[in-house]
Amino acid sequence: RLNDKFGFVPEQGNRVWDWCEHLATHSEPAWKERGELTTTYLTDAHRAAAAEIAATMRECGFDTVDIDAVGNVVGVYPGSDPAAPRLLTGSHYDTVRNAGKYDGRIGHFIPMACVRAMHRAGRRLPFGLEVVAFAEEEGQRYKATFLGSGALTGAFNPAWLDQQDRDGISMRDAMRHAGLPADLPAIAALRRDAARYLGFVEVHIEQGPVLGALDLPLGIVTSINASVRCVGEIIGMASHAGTTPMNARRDAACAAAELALFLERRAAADGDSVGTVGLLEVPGGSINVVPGRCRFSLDIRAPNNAQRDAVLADTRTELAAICARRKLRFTLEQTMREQAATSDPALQQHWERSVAALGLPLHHLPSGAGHDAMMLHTVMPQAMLFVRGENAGISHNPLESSTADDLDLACAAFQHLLDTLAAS
Ligand code: HGY
Ligand code: MN
Ligand code: MN
Ligand code: MN
Repeated sequence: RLNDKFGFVPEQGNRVWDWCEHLATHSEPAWKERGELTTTYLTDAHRAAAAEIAATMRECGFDTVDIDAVGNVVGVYPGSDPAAPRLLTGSHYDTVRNAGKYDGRIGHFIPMACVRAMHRAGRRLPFGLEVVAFAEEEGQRYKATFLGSGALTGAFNPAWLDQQDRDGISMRDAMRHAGLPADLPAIAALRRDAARYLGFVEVHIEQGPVLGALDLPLGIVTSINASVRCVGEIIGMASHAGTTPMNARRDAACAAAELALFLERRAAADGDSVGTVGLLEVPGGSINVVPGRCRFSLDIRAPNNAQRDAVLADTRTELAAICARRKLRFTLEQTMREQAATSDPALQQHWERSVAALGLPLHHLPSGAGHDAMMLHTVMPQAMLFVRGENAGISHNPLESSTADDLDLACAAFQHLLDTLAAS
């Protein structure tokens, strides 16, 4: 098999695919009850997942395994030269609600499988390998996207500690409940000195249809799209659905609906921008009440920062025009903004060599999805490898799927990258 050639031999029944299955079904109570995978930050499922990943890291032979002050699971496999800079790798283990089993998780399981193979062979790289399962990337429970990787790059926002979730639980209390210190000095101490690292590599499912359509198991990521997220509220006047004439209404939901359709048209007009109103809710709404308030979210992405900003600016202008026309008010708060992240050419070339060595054609593609690599990009060189998704690459959905063989190929590619870095 191809993998034998690269010193990576998958362990039948204990492959990366098996680990993804086990993590979802073993540490997620909701999975047993409803077949739903929801591992949001510091919930019991999330803490069970962290313990499961830490236990698996120990079984793989990492010399140190820790759960850090924000819940990242960090495994270190030192090299033969303790002074040599380390290679940093990993991805997130939190998920969106009712998620798939592979988003994020293959990004720490694949390097872990390579460490297991090297440890069994008694092999050490010249440099250390630091594998991080990041605790929070999706920003589901709190508006704290990329919290796990951000803690390593000095991007942790102290205001996040006071944020409350839908049940009024602050992040600080959630941390304490999870046995974390919940204090800023401990979090600040997680910041990595980029000079001590060769860079960051991340393997992730594509979460799109491109590789599947080309029948390619692996793809080289050229850059990660720029993105911005906002949450807002439109305020009108609740009134009787039966007696309020249509020309006398201040209907907040109709205004939000107009905004959503505008964003759909405006993003589509660029061809390669995307715009999504993922949250749209009438708080305390009733069937027989004209909505007086409507909360909404905006998720806007584009290949470059200027294009992202243009879509946001036009959408904000349209929101103001809709509300002026309808005599409504609105609030709009930006909750996340990430610059486009171009892959480091040298690290990207290592991925290209790995994929070519497996006898596979090279296909380069941008990432429409955001990744932890965007945070590491702010302090060190980074490059990503995509793995094909089944079902046209659907993701953030239980239909998300990758095959065991594709994940094994990604392990072989990762091992090859380690070997070529070691030889360089
Ligand atoms: O939304 C994203 O791009 C990623 O899944 N956090
Ligand atoms: Mn177990
Ligand atoms: Mn995701
Ligand atoms: Mn992800």
